[in-house]
Amino acid sequence: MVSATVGRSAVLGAVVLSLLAVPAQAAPGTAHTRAAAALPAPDTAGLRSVLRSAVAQGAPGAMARVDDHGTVYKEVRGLADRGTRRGIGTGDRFRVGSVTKSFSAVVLLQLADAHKLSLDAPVNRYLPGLLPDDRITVRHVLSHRSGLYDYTNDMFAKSVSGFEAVRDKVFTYRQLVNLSLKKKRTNAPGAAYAYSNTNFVVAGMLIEKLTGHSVRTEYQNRIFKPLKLNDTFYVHPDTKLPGTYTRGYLTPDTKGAALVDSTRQTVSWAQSAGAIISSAHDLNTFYSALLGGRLMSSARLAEMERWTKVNSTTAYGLGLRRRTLSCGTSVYGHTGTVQGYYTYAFTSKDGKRSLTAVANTSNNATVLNTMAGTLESAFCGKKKASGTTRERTVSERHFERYEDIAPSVARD
Ligand code: REX
Repeated sequence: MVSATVGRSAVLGAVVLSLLAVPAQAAPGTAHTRAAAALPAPDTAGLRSVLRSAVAQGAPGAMARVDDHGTVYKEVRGLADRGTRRGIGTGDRFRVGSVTKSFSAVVLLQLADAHKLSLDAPVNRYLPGLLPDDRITVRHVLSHRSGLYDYTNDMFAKSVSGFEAVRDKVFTYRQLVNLSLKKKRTNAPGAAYAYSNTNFVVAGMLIEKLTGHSVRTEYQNRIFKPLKLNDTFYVHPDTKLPGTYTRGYLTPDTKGAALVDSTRQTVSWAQSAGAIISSAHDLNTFYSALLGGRLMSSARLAEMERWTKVNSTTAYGLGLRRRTLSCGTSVYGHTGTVQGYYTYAFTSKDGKRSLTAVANTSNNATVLNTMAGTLESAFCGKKKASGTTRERTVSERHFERYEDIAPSVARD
Protein backbone atom coordinates (compact mmCIF):
# COMPACT_ATOMS: atom_id res chain seq x y z
CA MET A 1 0.00 0.00 0.00
CA VAL A 2 2.81 2.36 0.82
CA SER A 3 4.55 1.71 -2.48
CA ALA A 4 1.29 2.23 -4.38
CA THR A 5 0.84 5.59 -2.67
CA VAL A 6 4.41 6.68 -3.26
CA GLY A 7 4.33 5.36 -6.81
CA ARG A 8 1.63 7.84 -7.78
CA SER A 9 3.93 10.73 -6.99
CA ALA A 10 7.06 11.83 -8.78
CA VAL A 11 9.71 10.26 -6.58
CA LEU A 12 13.20 8.94 -7.22
CA GLY A 13 13.05 5.16 -7.14
CA ALA A 14 16.21 4.73 -5.11
CA VAL A 15 15.02 7.17 -2.50
CA VAL A 16 11.71 5.34 -2.21
CA LEU A 17 13.49 2.05 -1.65
CA SER A 18 15.68 3.52 1.04
CA LEU A 19 12.66 5.09 2.74
CA LEU A 20 10.71 1.86 2.70
CA ALA A 21 13.69 0.15 4.24
CA VAL A 22 14.00 2.62 7.11
CA PRO A 23 11.74 1.03 9.74
CA ALA A 24 13.41 -2.37 9.30
CA GLN A 25 17.03 -1.31 8.95
CA ALA A 26 17.71 1.88 10.90
CA ALA A 27 19.39 1.39 14.25
CA PRO A 28 16.78 1.44 17.00
CA GLY A 29 16.77 4.46 19.26
CA THR A 30 18.16 6.99 16.79
CA ALA A 31 16.28 10.25 16.39
CA HIS A 32 15.70 9.28 12.77
CA THR A 33 13.93 6.03 13.67
CA ARG A 34 11.84 7.65 16.34
CA ALA A 35 10.71 10.45 14.02
CA ALA A 36 9.97 8.05 11.17
CA ALA A 37 7.95 5.82 13.47
CA ALA A 38 6.12 8.73 15.07
CA LEU A 39 4.47 10.11 11.95
CA PRO A 40 2.15 8.02 9.78
CA ALA A 41 2.81 8.10 6.02
CA PRO A 42 1.42 11.21 4.30
CA ASP A 43 -2.07 10.66 2.93
CA THR A 44 -1.62 11.56 -0.73
CA ALA A 45 -5.23 10.71 -1.59
CA GLY A 46 -6.22 13.12 1.19
CA LEU A 47 -3.95 15.80 -0.26
CA ARG A 48 -5.49 15.35 -3.69
CA SER A 49 -8.95 15.63 -2.25
CA VAL A 50 -8.09 18.88 -0.43
CA LEU A 51 -6.66 20.41 -3.61
CA ARG A 52 -9.73 19.30 -5.57
CA SER A 53 -11.98 21.03 -3.02
CA ALA A 54 -9.90 24.23 -3.09
CA VAL A 55 -10.29 24.42 -6.87
CA ALA A 56 -14.01 23.65 -6.64
CA GLN A 57 -14.29 26.51 -4.12
CA GLY A 58 -12.78 29.08 -6.46
CA ALA A 59 -8.98 28.73 -6.58
CA PRO A 60 -7.80 28.47 -10.20
CA GLY A 61 -5.09 26.09 -8.99
CA ALA A 62 -3.65 24.46 -5.90
CA MET A 63 -0.58 22.34 -5.22
CA ALA A 64 1.26 20.65 -2.39
CA ARG A 65 4.72 19.20 -1.93
CA VAL A 66 5.81 17.06 1.00
CA ASP A 67 9.49 16.33 1.68
CA ASP A 68 9.70 13.42 4.08
CA HIS A 69 13.13 12.13 5.04
CA GLY A 70 14.29 12.58 1.44
CA THR A 71 11.13 11.24 -0.20
CA VAL A 72 9.09 13.72 -2.19
CA TYR A 73 5.33 13.70 -2.70
CA LYS A 74 3.85 16.13 -5.20
CA GLU A 75 0.21 16.83 -5.92
CA VAL A 76 -1.38 19.41 -8.22
CA ARG A 77 -4.82 20.48 -9.35
CA GLY A 78 -5.95 23.21 -11.75
CA LEU A 79 -4.21 26.12 -13.38
CA ALA A 80 -1.19 28.35 -12.79
CA ASP A 81 -2.37 30.74 -15.48
CA ARG A 82 -5.96 31.22 -16.58
CA GLY A 83 -4.82 32.99 -19.75
CA THR A 84 -2.51 30.34 -21.17
CA ARG A 85 -4.25 27.53 -19.22
CA ARG A 86 -0.89 26.19 -18.08
CA GLY A 87 -1.41 23.72 -15.24
CA ILE A 88 -0.01 24.62 -11.84
CA GLY A 89 3.27 22.86 -11.01
CA THR A 90 4.87 22.07 -7.68
CA GLY A 91 8.06 23.66 -9.04
CA ASP A 92 6.34 26.98 -9.70
CA ARG A 93 7.45 30.04 -7.79
CA PHE A 94 4.90 32.14 -5.91
CA ARG A 95 4.57 35.01 -3.44
CA VAL A 96 4.93 33.58 0.06
CA GLY A 97 3.42 36.49 2.03
CA SER A 98 4.02 36.30 5.74
CA VAL A 99 6.22 33.24 5.47
CA THR A 100 8.73 36.08 4.95
CA LYS A 101 8.37 36.80 8.67
CA SER A 102 10.25 33.62 9.54
CA PHE A 103 13.14 34.72 7.31
CA SER A 104 13.24 38.16 8.97
CA ALA A 105 13.18 36.57 12.42
CA VAL A 106 16.04 34.21 11.48
CA VAL A 107 18.23 37.16 10.45
CA LEU A 108 17.53 38.93 13.75
CA LEU A 109 18.16 35.80 15.81
CA GLN A 110 21.47 35.32 14.01
CA LEU A 111 22.31 38.89 14.97
CA ALA A 112 21.36 38.02 18.56
CA ASP A 113 23.69 35.02 18.34
CA ALA A 114 26.45 37.41 17.24
CA HIS A 115 25.69 39.67 20.26
CA LYS A 116 24.68 42.50 17.97
CA LEU A 117 21.11 42.51 19.26
CA SER A 118 19.42 41.85 22.57
CA LEU A 119 15.90 40.49 22.29
CA ASP A 120 14.83 42.21 25.48
CA ALA A 121 16.24 45.59 24.56
CA PRO A 122 13.83 48.33 23.58
CA VAL A 123 13.46 48.77 19.82
CA ASN A 124 14.23 52.44 20.42
CA ARG A 125 17.74 51.54 21.61
CA TYR A 126 18.56 50.59 18.01
CA LEU A 127 16.14 52.93 16.24
CA PRO A 128 16.03 55.98 18.50
CA GLY A 129 12.68 57.71 18.61
CA LEU A 130 10.97 55.32 16.16
CA LEU A 131 8.32 54.04 18.55
CA PRO A 132 6.27 56.09 20.99
CA ASP A 133 6.93 53.74 23.92
CA ASP A 134 10.41 52.76 25.14
CA ARG A 135 8.99 49.64 26.73
CA ILE A 136 8.41 47.93 23.35
CA THR A 137 11.19 45.37 22.99
CA VAL A 138 12.52 43.42 20.03
CA ARG A 139 10.95 40.28 21.51
CA HIS A 140 7.53 42.00 21.70
CA VAL A 141 7.80 42.90 18.03
CA LEU A 142 8.83 39.41 16.87
CA SER A 143 6.04 37.77 18.89
CA HIS A 144 3.30 40.24 17.86
CA ARG A 145 2.94 41.54 21.40
CA SER A 146 4.05 45.13 20.78
CA GLY A 147 0.53 46.49 20.45
CA LEU A 148 1.48 48.28 17.22
CA TYR A 149 -1.66 48.58 15.12
CA ASP A 150 -1.75 46.65 11.82
CA TYR A 151 -1.99 49.33 9.12
CA THR A 152 -3.11 46.70 6.56
CA ASN A 153 -6.50 46.52 8.29
CA ASP A 154 -7.34 49.90 6.80
CA MET A 155 -5.33 49.56 3.61
CA PHE A 156 -7.25 46.44 2.57
CA ALA A 157 -10.65 47.15 4.11
CA LYS A 158 -11.81 47.02 0.50
CA SER A 159 -9.91 44.18 -1.09
CA VAL A 160 -9.72 45.11 -4.78
CA SER A 161 -9.60 48.92 -4.62
CA GLY A 162 -7.27 48.70 -1.61
CA PHE A 163 -4.96 46.45 -3.56
CA GLU A 164 -5.07 48.55 -6.75
CA ALA A 165 -4.19 51.64 -4.70
CA VAL A 166 -0.91 50.10 -3.53
CA ARG A 167 -0.06 47.63 -6.30
CA ASP A 168 2.56 49.95 -7.83
CA LYS A 169 3.43 52.00 -4.75
CA VAL A 170 6.85 52.08 -3.13
CA PHE A 171 6.74 52.82 0.58
CA THR A 172 9.58 53.53 2.96
CA TYR A 173 9.50 51.48 6.14
CA ARG A 174 8.95 54.68 8.05
CA GLN A 175 5.85 55.55 6.04
CA LEU A 176 4.37 52.17 6.94
CA VAL A 177 5.22 52.57 10.62
CA ASN A 178 3.69 56.05 10.56
CA LEU A 179 0.45 54.63 9.13
CA SER A 180 0.33 52.34 12.16
CA LEU A 181 1.17 55.07 14.66
CA LYS A 182 -1.78 57.16 13.52
CA LYS A 183 -3.91 54.55 15.26
CA LYS A 184 -4.29 53.71 18.91
CA ARG A 185 -2.13 50.80 19.96
CA THR A 186 -3.98 47.53 20.54
CA ASN A 187 -2.38 46.67 23.89
CA ALA A 188 0.34 47.67 26.33
CA PRO A 189 3.81 46.33 25.43
CA GLY A 190 3.96 42.59 26.05
CA ALA A 191 0.38 42.39 27.33
CA ALA A 192 -1.30 40.49 24.49
CA TYR A 193 -0.82 38.82 21.14
CA ALA A 194 -2.21 40.87 18.25
CA TYR A 195 -0.99 39.94 14.77
CA SER A 196 0.38 43.01 13.02
CA ASN A 197 2.45 43.48 9.89
CA THR A 198 3.87 46.63 11.50
CA ASN A 199 5.97 44.42 13.76
CA PHE A 200 7.83 42.89 10.87
CA VAL A 201 8.30 46.23 9.14
CA VAL A 202 10.10 47.23 12.34
CA ALA A 203 12.04 43.95 12.07
CA GLY A 204 13.22 44.98 8.59
CA MET A 205 14.31 48.37 9.91
CA LEU A 206 16.26 46.64 12.68
CA ILE A 207 18.00 44.36 10.18
CA GLU A 208 19.01 47.27 7.97
CA LYS A 209 20.14 49.43 10.90
CA LEU A 210 22.19 46.73 12.62
CA THR A 211 23.88 45.37 9.51
CA GLY A 212 24.10 48.46 7.34
CA HIS A 213 22.73 46.36 4.45
CA SER A 214 19.38 45.92 2.78
CA VAL A 215 17.17 43.06 3.95
CA ARG A 216 17.66 41.61 0.48
CA THR A 217 21.42 41.31 1.04
CA GLU A 218 20.97 39.85 4.50
CA TYR A 219 18.38 37.26 3.37
CA GLN A 220 20.68 36.28 0.52
CA ASN A 221 23.90 36.01 2.49
CA ARG A 222 22.50 34.42 5.61
CA ILE A 223 19.75 32.15 4.24
CA PHE A 224 19.21 31.92 0.46
CA LYS A 225 22.85 31.24 -0.47
CA PRO A 226 23.90 28.93 2.39
CA LEU A 227 20.77 26.78 1.92
CA LYS A 228 21.03 26.99 -1.91
CA LEU A 229 17.49 28.31 -2.18
CA ASN A 230 17.75 28.94 -5.90
CA ASP A 231 14.02 29.64 -6.33
CA THR A 232 13.94 32.26 -3.57
CA PHE A 233 14.10 35.99 -4.19
CA TYR A 234 13.53 39.36 -2.63
CA VAL A 235 13.06 41.69 -5.57
CA HIS A 236 11.27 44.63 -3.92
CA PRO A 237 10.33 47.07 -5.42
CA ASP A 238 10.40 45.11 -8.67
CA THR A 239 6.96 43.80 -9.55
CA LYS A 240 7.91 40.68 -11.51
CA LEU A 241 8.48 37.13 -10.31
CA PRO A 242 11.58 35.57 -11.91
CA GLY A 243 11.40 32.33 -13.89
CA THR A 244 8.40 30.01 -13.90
CA TYR A 245 5.68 31.06 -11.52
CA THR A 246 2.06 30.61 -10.65
CA ARG A 247 -0.08 33.65 -11.31
CA GLY A 248 -2.16 34.96 -8.39
CA TYR A 249 -5.89 35.73 -8.54
CA LEU A 250 -7.51 37.95 -5.93
CA THR A 251 -11.15 37.22 -5.09
CA PRO A 252 -13.26 40.41 -5.11
CA ASP A 253 -15.49 41.18 -2.12
CA THR A 254 -18.54 41.26 -4.39
CA LYS A 255 -19.97 37.78 -4.74
CA GLY A 256 -19.77 36.44 -8.28
CA ALA A 257 -17.38 39.15 -9.57
CA ALA A 258 -14.48 38.01 -11.76
CA LEU A 259 -11.14 37.18 -10.16
CA VAL A 260 -8.49 39.93 -10.43
CA ASP A 261 -5.04 38.94 -11.69
CA SER A 262 -2.91 40.29 -8.84
CA THR A 263 0.40 38.70 -9.83
CA ARG A 264 2.24 41.91 -10.62
CA GLN A 265 2.76 44.15 -7.60
CA THR A 266 5.59 45.74 -5.61
CA VAL A 267 4.42 44.17 -2.31
CA SER A 268 5.93 47.33 -0.86
CA TRP A 269 3.09 47.42 1.68
CA ALA A 270 4.69 44.32 3.25
CA GLN A 271 8.44 44.24 2.44
CA SER A 272 10.17 42.41 5.33
CA ALA A 273 6.71 41.36 6.58
CA GLY A 274 5.72 39.60 3.37
CA ALA A 275 7.52 40.22 0.04
CA ILE A 276 9.63 37.08 -0.51
CA ILE A 277 9.11 34.91 -3.62
CA SER A 278 9.93 31.22 -3.29
CA SER A 279 8.98 27.65 -4.22
CA ALA A 280 7.62 24.66 -2.32
CA HIS A 281 11.01 22.96 -2.51
CA ASP A 282 12.79 25.96 -1.04
CA LEU A 283 10.29 26.60 1.76
CA ASN A 284 10.50 22.94 2.76
CA THR A 285 14.29 23.19 2.75
CA PHE A 286 14.16 26.40 4.80
CA TYR A 287 11.88 25.15 7.58
CA SER A 288 13.65 21.81 7.66
CA ALA A 289 16.95 23.63 8.22
CA LEU A 290 15.40 25.95 10.79
CA LEU A 291 13.79 23.26 12.95
CA GLY A 292 16.78 21.02 12.30
CA GLY A 293 18.89 23.62 14.12
CA ARG A 294 21.02 24.60 11.13
CA LEU A 295 20.25 28.32 11.04
CA MET A 296 21.03 29.48 14.58
CA SER A 297 22.26 28.26 17.93
CA SER A 298 20.03 25.89 19.90
CA ALA A 299 19.63 28.60 22.56
CA ARG A 300 18.30 31.04 19.98
CA LEU A 301 16.02 28.40 18.42
CA ALA A 302 14.61 27.80 21.90
CA GLU A 303 13.82 31.53 22.09
CA MET A 304 12.10 31.33 18.72
CA GLU A 305 10.00 28.50 20.18
CA ARG A 306 8.82 30.29 23.31
CA TRP A 307 5.13 30.22 22.53
CA THR A 308 2.37 32.75 23.05
CA LYS A 309 -1.06 31.15 22.81
CA VAL A 310 -3.14 32.43 19.88
CA ASN A 311 -6.13 30.09 20.10
CA SER A 312 -6.82 26.49 21.00
CA THR A 313 -4.75 25.10 18.12
CA THR A 314 -2.24 27.82 17.31
CA ALA A 315 0.64 29.51 19.10
CA TYR A 316 3.20 32.08 17.96
CA GLY A 317 6.90 32.12 18.79
CA LEU A 318 9.27 34.62 17.17
CA GLY A 319 8.27 34.81 13.52
CA LEU A 320 7.15 31.21 13.77
CA ARG A 321 3.76 29.56 14.18
CA ARG A 322 3.01 26.29 15.89
CA ARG A 323 -0.17 24.45 14.95
CA THR A 324 -1.50 21.40 16.66
CA LEU A 325 -3.37 19.12 14.30
CA SER A 326 -6.38 16.87 14.99
CA CYS A 327 -4.05 13.86 15.53
CA GLY A 328 -2.20 15.74 18.28
CA THR A 329 0.94 16.35 16.18
CA SER A 330 2.35 19.87 16.30
CA VAL A 331 3.90 21.43 13.23
CA TYR A 332 6.05 24.55 12.88
CA GLY A 333 6.18 27.14 10.14
CA HIS A 334 4.06 29.99 8.88
CA THR A 335 1.06 30.84 6.77
CA GLY A 336 1.07 33.51 4.10
CA THR A 337 -1.49 35.65 2.36
CA VAL A 338 -0.71 38.15 -0.32
CA GLN A 339 -3.22 39.06 -2.98
CA GLY A 340 -3.67 35.97 -5.13
CA TYR A 341 -1.68 33.52 -3.01
CA TYR A 342 -2.41 31.44 0.08
CA THR A 343 0.57 29.53 1.46
CA TYR A 344 0.95 26.95 4.22
CA ALA A 345 4.57 26.00 4.95
CA PHE A 346 5.15 23.82 8.00
CA THR A 347 7.56 21.17 9.21
CA SER A 348 7.72 18.54 11.93
CA LYS A 349 9.51 19.12 15.23
CA ASP A 350 12.72 17.54 13.90
CA GLY A 351 12.37 19.25 10.50
CA LYS A 352 12.37 15.94 8.68
CA ARG A 353 8.91 16.11 7.21
CA SER A 354 7.86 19.37 5.59
CA LEU A 355 4.81 20.49 3.66
CA THR A 356 4.29 23.50 1.47
CA ALA A 357 0.83 23.98 -0.01
CA VAL A 358 -0.32 26.88 -2.16
CA ALA A 359 -3.61 27.98 -3.68
CA ASN A 360 -3.41 30.78 -6.22
CA THR A 361 -6.24 32.82 -4.87
CA SER A 362 -6.88 34.83 -1.70
CA ASN A 363 -9.66 36.73 0.05
CA ASN A 364 -11.59 33.46 -0.02
CA ALA A 365 -11.85 32.13 3.54
CA THR A 366 -13.38 28.88 2.32
CA VAL A 367 -10.31 28.07 0.24
CA LEU A 368 -8.05 29.17 3.08
CA ASN A 369 -9.71 26.84 5.56
CA THR A 370 -9.81 24.00 3.06
CA MET A 371 -6.09 24.32 2.38
CA ALA A 372 -5.41 23.83 6.10
CA GLY A 373 -6.49 20.26 5.38
CA THR A 374 -3.18 19.72 3.55
CA LEU A 375 -1.49 19.80 6.98
CA GLU A 376 -3.80 17.07 8.26
CA SER A 377 -3.09 14.89 5.21
CA ALA A 378 0.64 15.51 5.28
CA PHE A 379 1.25 14.95 8.99
CA CYS A 380 -1.68 12.92 10.37
CA GLY A 381 -1.89 10.26 7.67
CA LYS A 382 -5.11 8.61 6.57
CA LYS A 383 -8.18 9.37 8.61
CA LYS A 384 -9.54 6.34 10.45
CA ALA A 385 -12.28 4.72 8.37
CA SER A 386 -15.26 5.11 10.69
CA GLY A 387 -18.08 4.72 8.23
CA THR A 388 -18.63 8.12 6.66
CA THR A 389 -16.69 11.36 7.08
CA ARG A 390 -15.27 11.91 10.55
CA GLU A 391 -16.91 14.60 12.69
CA ARG A 392 -14.58 17.58 13.05
CA THR A 393 -13.19 18.12 16.50
CA VAL A 394 -14.08 21.19 18.53
CA SER A 395 -10.59 22.59 17.93
CA GLU A 396 -10.87 22.11 14.18
CA ARG A 397 -14.17 24.00 14.14
CA HIS A 398 -12.69 26.69 16.35
CA PHE A 399 -9.71 26.97 14.02
CA GLU A 400 -11.92 27.53 11.02
CA ARG A 401 -13.63 30.47 12.64
CA TYR A 402 -10.63 32.10 14.20
CA GLU A 403 -7.73 31.64 11.81
CA ASP A 404 -5.81 34.89 12.15
CA ILE A 405 -4.79 35.06 8.57
CA ALA A 406 -6.39 38.08 6.96
CA PRO A 407 -8.06 41.27 8.06
CA SER A 408 -11.43 40.03 6.84
CA VAL A 409 -11.19 37.17 9.30
CA ALA A 410 -11.44 37.72 13.06
CA ARG A 411 -8.01 37.58 14.69
CA ASP A 412 -7.37 36.27 18.15
C1 REX B 1 -3.21 41.42 3.49
C2 REX B 1 -4.53 41.45 2.79
C3 REX B 1 -3.07 40.22 4.38
C4 REX B 1 -4.82 40.27 1.93
C5 REX B 1 -1.81 40.24 5.20
N1 REX B 1 -0.76 39.57 4.69
O1 REX B 1 -1.73 40.80 6.28
C6 REX B 1 0.43 39.27 5.41
C7 REX B 1 0.30 37.80 5.73
C8 REX B 1 1.66 39.61 4.65
O2 REX B 1 0.63 36.93 4.97
N2 REX B 1 -0.42 37.58 6.85
C9 REX B 1 -1.11 36.39 7.15
C10 REX B 1 -6.13 40.33 1.20
C11 REX B 1 -2.14 36.74 8.19
C12 REX B 1 -0.32 35.26 7.74
O3 REX B 1 0.49 35.48 8.63
O4 REX B 1 -0.59 34.14 7.36
N3 REX B 1 -7.25 40.53 2.07
C13 REX B 1 -6.27 39.02 0.45
C14 REX B 1 -8.06 41.57 1.98
C15 REX B 1 -9.18 41.59 3.00
O5 REX B 1 -7.92 42.42 1.14
N4 REX B 1 -10.11 42.64 2.77
O6 REX B 1 -6.90 38.10 0.99
O7 REX B 1 -5.68 38.93 -0.62
